[in-house]
Amino acid sequence: MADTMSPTDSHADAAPAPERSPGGLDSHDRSAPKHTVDGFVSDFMRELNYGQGVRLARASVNDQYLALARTVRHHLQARWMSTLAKQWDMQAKTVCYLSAEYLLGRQLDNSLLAADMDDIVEEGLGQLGMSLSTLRGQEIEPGLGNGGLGRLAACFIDSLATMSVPCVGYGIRYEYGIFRQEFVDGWQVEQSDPWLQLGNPWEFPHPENSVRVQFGGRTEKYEEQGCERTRWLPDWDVLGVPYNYMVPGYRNGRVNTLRLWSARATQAFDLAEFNSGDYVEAVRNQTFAEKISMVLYPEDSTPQGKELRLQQQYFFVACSVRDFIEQVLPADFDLRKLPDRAIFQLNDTHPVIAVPELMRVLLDDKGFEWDEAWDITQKCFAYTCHTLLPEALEVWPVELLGRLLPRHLEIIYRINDDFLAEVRERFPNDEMRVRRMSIITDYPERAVRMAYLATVAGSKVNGVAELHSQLLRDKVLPDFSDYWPDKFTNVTNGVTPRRFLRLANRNLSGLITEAIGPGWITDLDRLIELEPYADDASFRQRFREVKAADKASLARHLKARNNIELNTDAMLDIMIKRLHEYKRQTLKVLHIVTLYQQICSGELDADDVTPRVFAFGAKAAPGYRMAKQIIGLINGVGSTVNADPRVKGRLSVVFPPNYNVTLAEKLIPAADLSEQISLAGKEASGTGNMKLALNGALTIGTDDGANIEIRRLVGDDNFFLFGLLEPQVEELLASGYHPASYYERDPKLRAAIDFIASGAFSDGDRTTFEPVVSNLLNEDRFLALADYAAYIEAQERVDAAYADPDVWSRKAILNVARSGFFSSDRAMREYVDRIWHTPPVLDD
Ligand code: NBG
Repeated sequence: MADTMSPTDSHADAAPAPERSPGGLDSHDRSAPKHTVDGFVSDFMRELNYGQGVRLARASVNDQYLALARTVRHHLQARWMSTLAKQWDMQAKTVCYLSAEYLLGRQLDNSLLAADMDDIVEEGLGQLGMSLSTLRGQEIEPGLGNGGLGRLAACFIDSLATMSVPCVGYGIRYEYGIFRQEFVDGWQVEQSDPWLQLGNPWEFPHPENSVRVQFGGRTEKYEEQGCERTRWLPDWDVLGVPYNYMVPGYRNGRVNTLRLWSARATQAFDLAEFNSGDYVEAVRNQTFAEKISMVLYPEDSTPQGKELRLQQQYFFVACSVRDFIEQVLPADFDLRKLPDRAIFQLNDTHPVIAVPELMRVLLDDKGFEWDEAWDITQKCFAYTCHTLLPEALEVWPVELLGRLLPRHLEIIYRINDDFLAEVRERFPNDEMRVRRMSIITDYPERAVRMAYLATVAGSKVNGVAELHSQLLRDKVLPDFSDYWPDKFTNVTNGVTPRRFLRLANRNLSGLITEAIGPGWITDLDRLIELEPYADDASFRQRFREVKAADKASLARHLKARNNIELNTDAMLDIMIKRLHEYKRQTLKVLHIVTLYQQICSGELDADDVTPRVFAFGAKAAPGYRMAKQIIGLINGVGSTVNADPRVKGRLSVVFPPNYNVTLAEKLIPAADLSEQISLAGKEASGTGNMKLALNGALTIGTDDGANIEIRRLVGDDNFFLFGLLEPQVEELLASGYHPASYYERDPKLRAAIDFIASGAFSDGDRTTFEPVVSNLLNEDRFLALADYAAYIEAQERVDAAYADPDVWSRKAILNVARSGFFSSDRAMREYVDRIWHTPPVLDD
């Protein structure tokens, strides 16, 4: 029998406490939440009894979590409505952040922080005999992204809300997020991620504002008042249902919106088919439509040339452009002024189809002439590129685009024709250049280069770290940066200090705030005030105590989560990021195997080795075979090393499965050493590197991505640099790279590789990791062997520094103090000032 609420629950009708101003709620509303413990308890009980429909005595943890989440969200809703009202009144220019991914992480803690409710909730739940930490654990994080790109989007919208800059984040509400990773015999197995199954208290669906999105069919010309116009005659459509999420600023009374689209069939099912008994046929439409927002493509840094992927991309940008024009702007808005009201930021190439979509809306729906429409469009877009790997730049076959979006293909052709005519005018008799710059390529098949389209249409193009932006100009888009030097700019990535320091590392936050006050939470440059404390022995001692406490807490977490034992007395050496060959997890493995092999062979005395725990977190794309092999290898090395009494207490490997934001928040605070060892020139920026430095881990890293800026800021002495520089990489590749020659010349390297090849980590089976070994010896695209010797030498420098806790913690404190630059608030300020021109909307 279902258990229903009982009027006898003591708190359900507790006396109302004095209330805080309900802010943006309509004035007659008397149910604004109360900001006191009693007020919280009565609100919570009301949610439990009347929202969930259960009595306290019978409430499951999920009931309690949902009631808590709804209680907390009430505290933000008034701010949300007043923010929207204010933005509406001001008709403020708004950032429309278009991103196929948002890796949000859990919402409860961030909402509690923004609403300043931690203490009240902790105490109130305590009175009811519940624990906040248990309820926290009930939240399933929305895994609507793969890695850095999606997490960056989440950091950016957090910062914009905190800075009171109007922003709507637009994306897809994937029914199933990034897969849940399990290990079976050390190999990755993917399970689906039904994150919505137990209910999602953080979203607000608005089916009444659904947008119809059309696909397929053909176009036709017609005459209107003597002008030739085009009409698109699509042959199928779906509905996009918006789900709104609050994006609270940090205690500034602002809440922006994240609007994620879910696909529904325009006609749910065919009643006649259903009545005739053909149930499968009856729901065919529905299934067909809903698959569009069914799953996130679990690819990171590589494009997925799949029709469904293009459907997803068009689906969400078409909904978003229409939503902004029809819902956010007033009905009589003059679209010639659109650039004063909106900037659509293209987060990588995934949303670039928004460019021809805005053109289509202006031309076909709103009756603009081409030149005027193009002028508006060009001012409304800006493009961020997040990669350098040429194979990762999206290209859509003309055949596919023409079939799915025939009108858009026509528009792209016209944009290209006009653009190439301009190029010819500026560079007469340079057909090679024209061909190089064409948005349409003919090789290996006729296709649209989305990065080129974004560059032609965008008012600005930016890379995500200095080196990346430079290589983007010089190597990826050199003709375009010649053509439009002012279009190109850099904005180095950043991370939100709220989630990744204040919330993830309460111990360190407390220590910092005690030393310099809480101003750093919204002005991270103030961390520099910690610098003098690096020379204060008692502060260093406390800093070490904080690290030890964070490690102990990680150890408890890993024990409960995966039954993993963590040696908290060892250096915690961490490599957490997607599994990709260019990131070179194999180089890390070679280091571990080298140490282990040297101990086994007697070359090294175990007692002389710095005790280390090597921790990994990484998902491999399901179709990326080599990446999955490498996961198998890490786990193989882990189970052998962890079981060997000769290295007990000295070397161990932990690889908790299913690395996600929630786990990152546990691992990062506890880390001593941050592994950022990509091949120079390949990692666009990295953001994990920033989070780790900010939490007092020292970096061992190559001269790549944002590592370069981290090293410049924290100082050479506080960063372990190694490896080839980007120009050296180019040189080596140009002169012919032979990995086997490194193997032959370097006995340590040879011994490590031979050890793997011998089957030492695969129960004696030499074939298991043969693909990794032969890839390293014969191909090694990312030059792991070329950097191996320098890496081992740098690790020895790490050991030497770690040997003296005072030396190490001084460096670690300086890393924290000098990492203020890596706040996403700073990154957002740069976008606002140089690209978006969207001032904050402040109170009068
Ligand atoms: C990733 C890069 C990272 C970078 C993030 C965020 C893609 C395509 N790119 O180096 O690999 O930190 O983007 O900019 O996911």
